[in-house]
Amino acid sequence: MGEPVIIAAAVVGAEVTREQSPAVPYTPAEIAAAALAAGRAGAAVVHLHARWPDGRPSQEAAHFREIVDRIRGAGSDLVIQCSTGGAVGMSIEERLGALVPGAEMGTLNMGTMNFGDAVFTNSRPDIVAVAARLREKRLVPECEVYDAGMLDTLRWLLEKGHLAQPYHVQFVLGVPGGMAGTERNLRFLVEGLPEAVHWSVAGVGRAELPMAEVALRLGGHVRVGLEDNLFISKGVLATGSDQLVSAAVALAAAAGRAPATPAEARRLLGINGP
Ligand code: KMH
Ligand code: ZN
Repeated sequence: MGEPVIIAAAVVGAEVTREQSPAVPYTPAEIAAAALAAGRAGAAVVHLHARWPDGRPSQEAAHFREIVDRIRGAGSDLVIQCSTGGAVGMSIEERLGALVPGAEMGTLNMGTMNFGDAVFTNSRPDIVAVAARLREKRLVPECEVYDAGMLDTLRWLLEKGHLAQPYHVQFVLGVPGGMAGTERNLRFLVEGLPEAVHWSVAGVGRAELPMAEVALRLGGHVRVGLEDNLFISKGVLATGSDQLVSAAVALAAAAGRAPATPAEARRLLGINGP
């Protein structure tokens, strides 16, 4: 068996809607239930966003607190990662509302980019501010890399002391405006990492499971879930993020890798909690 694979479940995100799939969770109770189901299916980490009851993206601390409390209240030891990316158009301060007690990781988005027809703004001062807040709260950063130049920003953050181990890198591939989800792109990005660090890939849309398969082969980790992809196969909606996690577990078995438990994920990622 190779190194255990950390499977992260991104159960809701900010963009997908219930009109697109009835499986998209909105309320804190629904989001926590989706996270718990993903954990039972083999996820070790949950990547959290929140929504208002009508489905609009929310970075309200109260929403995140309720989700975290429900996950822990159910006795789950899933690694909890809160999104500081939020949704396009939100201010950095609003986005930081997600970093509630109980979070163990927070995302650190590595640059400004087109995000579909919108612009996802992460200026260098923004990135430094988010990195500082993560450090203050003793959260392990997950650097979200959508394009090759963002690795240079990552290197710059390390050189200037804004970022240090432990941190994790998530290659988010397939966003319209970022790099496509292809094996060639992923290999190029992994080769460009400034130092030895755990990395994972989140393939967007139809790239999700194919990118997971490549990452498993290359020794990386995997993110799946409805935030990134609504379909379990061509034209067939997934019943939930847990079904996508089960598909990733099957790919891992075929690659000779076992899903990491949350405790193993904490050891690999340098997290002391929960
Ligand atoms: N919703 C995207 C604009 C993150 O979670 O940190 C940003 C995002 C990244 O989802
Ligand atoms: Zn996200």
